[in-house]
Amino acid sequence: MKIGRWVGALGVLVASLTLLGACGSQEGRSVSASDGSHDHDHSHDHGSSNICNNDSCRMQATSPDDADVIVEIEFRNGVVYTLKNRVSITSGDQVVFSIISDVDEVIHVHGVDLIGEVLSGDPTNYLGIRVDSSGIFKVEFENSGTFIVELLVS
Ligand SMILES: [Cu+2]
Repeated sequence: MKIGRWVGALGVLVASLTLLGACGSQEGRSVSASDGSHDHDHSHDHGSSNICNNDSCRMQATSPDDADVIVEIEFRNGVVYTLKNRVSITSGDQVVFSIISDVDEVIHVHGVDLIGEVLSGDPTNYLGIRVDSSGIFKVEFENSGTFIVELLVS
């Protein structure tokens, strides 16, 4: 597996960053219109993944062929492996997270408050986002509160 080459070198560094803070409730969690109807569509049992229950806050499966920037992420035994802790992108870039995980998770981009479902059964999960505002956006695995990477958008 190609990711294996750099996995070892970055493991300790990345692991040390996981203490930087878990996903909090500091961000406004918009309540979707469907919540008002109390129709109990809470079919998932994914813990905090219920911050988002409509398509407007959900990342879409996106082909890496369409990406301006690909962020490769591997999540094994609770440890995140990435090439960089911070990825610089330009506003409007199509970013695709390429994620391999040994556990079902939810990736959460803070600031823009987008989430994407990561399935352990898939060889690779490709989830796309486009950020139109500048700033630094922290990306975490939501269920475990594990820091993944920061997006520096200029
Ligand atoms: Cu989060």
